[in-house]
Amino acid sequence: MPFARGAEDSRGDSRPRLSRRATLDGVAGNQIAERRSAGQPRAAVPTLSKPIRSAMFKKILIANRGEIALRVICACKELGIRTVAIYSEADRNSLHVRFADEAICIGPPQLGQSYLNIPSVISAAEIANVDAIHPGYGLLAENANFAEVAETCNIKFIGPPPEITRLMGEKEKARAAMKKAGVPILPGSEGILASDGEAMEWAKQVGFPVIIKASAGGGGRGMRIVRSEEELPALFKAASSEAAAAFGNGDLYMEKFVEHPRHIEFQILADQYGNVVSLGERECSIQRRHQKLLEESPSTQMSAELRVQIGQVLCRTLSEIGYVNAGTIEFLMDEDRKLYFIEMNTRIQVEHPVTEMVTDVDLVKSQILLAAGERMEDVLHGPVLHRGHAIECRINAEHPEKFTPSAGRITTFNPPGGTGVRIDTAAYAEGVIPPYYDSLIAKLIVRGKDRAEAVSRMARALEMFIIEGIYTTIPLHRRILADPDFRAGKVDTTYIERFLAQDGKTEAPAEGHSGKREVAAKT
Ligand code: MV4
Repeated sequence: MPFARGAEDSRGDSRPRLSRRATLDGVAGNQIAERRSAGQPRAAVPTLSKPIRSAMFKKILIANRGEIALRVICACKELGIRTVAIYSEADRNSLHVRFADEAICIGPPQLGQSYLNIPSVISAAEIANVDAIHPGYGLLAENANFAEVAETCNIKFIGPPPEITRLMGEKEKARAAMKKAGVPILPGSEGILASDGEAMEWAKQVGFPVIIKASAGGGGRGMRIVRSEEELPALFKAASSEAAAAFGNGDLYMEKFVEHPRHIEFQILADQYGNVVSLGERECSIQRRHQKLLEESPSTQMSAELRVQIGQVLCRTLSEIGYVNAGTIEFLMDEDRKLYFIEMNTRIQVEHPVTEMVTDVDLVKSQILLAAGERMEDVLHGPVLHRGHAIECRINAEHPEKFTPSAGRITTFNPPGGTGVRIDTAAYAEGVIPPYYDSLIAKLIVRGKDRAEAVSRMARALEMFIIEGIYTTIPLHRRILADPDFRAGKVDTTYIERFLAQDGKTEAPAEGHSGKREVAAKT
């Protein structure tokens, strides 16, 4: 086990923990900033005294694994911050363990006993004596209780305050908050639907088709499209019991159903002093079973005027709400190119690199600086500019037809390089993909001067990306990149269904690197 290090060598700092906590040093030459305790009262805009410079973190624990854990380690290294990896027994030989300054094994492979076990993660943070925790995405990233426990232990959670995570986790409340602030939403119900009778009243007012959604929902669970009065009672009941079973909360709300919507989301950053900036949009319409496959920025459907208009209303709204750190606001775009808020995500997202590629802003570094109390003007140096076009392909370890996870040992790993190509991954040749976790193993991101250059660059990068030993979505992406509709920017959330229905009936591109060859390489 060449990369394994246990808890025994994790105490790089021999000073007693409590005394260190009590004397958290300021950055040399700056005033010592008092660390605010859990609850994080919003700092008053400092007008009377000089703004207090933040006490930059000395050590951060990364409560995640895989490519995002490595991504956070990269940001910390560039900021001169020590890193602590946590890992399960299945991840002993992972690159996040190798590249972190310290690593602590927190339990067996099962998520509930390792990365999702709050007491284990907090214990590791206490033992390693970290100043802050970066949760990455997924896992505990949007768990308000985890953020609260961390801050009770005087460890900064790198993300928004728990109350905001909780608000945005209740989709119906998030919708009401956005409506109140003037963000456009779809016509729909007000408050939680008390009964199928109340749902019927709203549906008649809004007009069919409508969609019933779970307030605690996400990922499409507890969602039902209702096209007529007759089918409403049964679908209401089904959505409610599905939501209750999945989330322990059967609360439902309703919206007008948008046919063939695009999924477009805005990236924002917010400091602790009410300053919020928009970094523009990502087009994420290419999804299969609510899992994004490919994202790009900018959206071909977004005008500069609409980008500015939505950006402004979001910045004002999130400042009012008291949002802090990075966040993503999801919209549906209808066939008239109108945008409607649907949900807000209070974490860094998988697809954040496409925004980084077109704005040159390091979003993960920004998250860390903002969490440490830096002001926006010191995090971003000047206005956010958008240049060129970026595309990301998510490379998942999964079977090409069944879409089931494909675990095992990678035998060949040849990532492409060259101008405008970025790969975020924790995979390597001879590395093992364990069966317990998310199937995302690499993100291939390209930028180009315009969409056409980004598309041709992505096509050649996919051609040169060889992974053998496990099945991946690389062959699927090669075919999407060759699809005339994709090339023309004709994508919406129903694109992938149409694509898969006609896929295979046409010739696979790039002789020698077709799906078949890599399927054969599996054996
Ligand atoms: C919708 C919709 C149409 N109309 N809401 C799916 C997951 C959840 N985040 C929101 N979803 C949708 N909400 C209204 N009023 C269609 C979808 C939807 C979808 C949205 C984004 C990306 C892919 C999707 C696939 C199917 C349905």
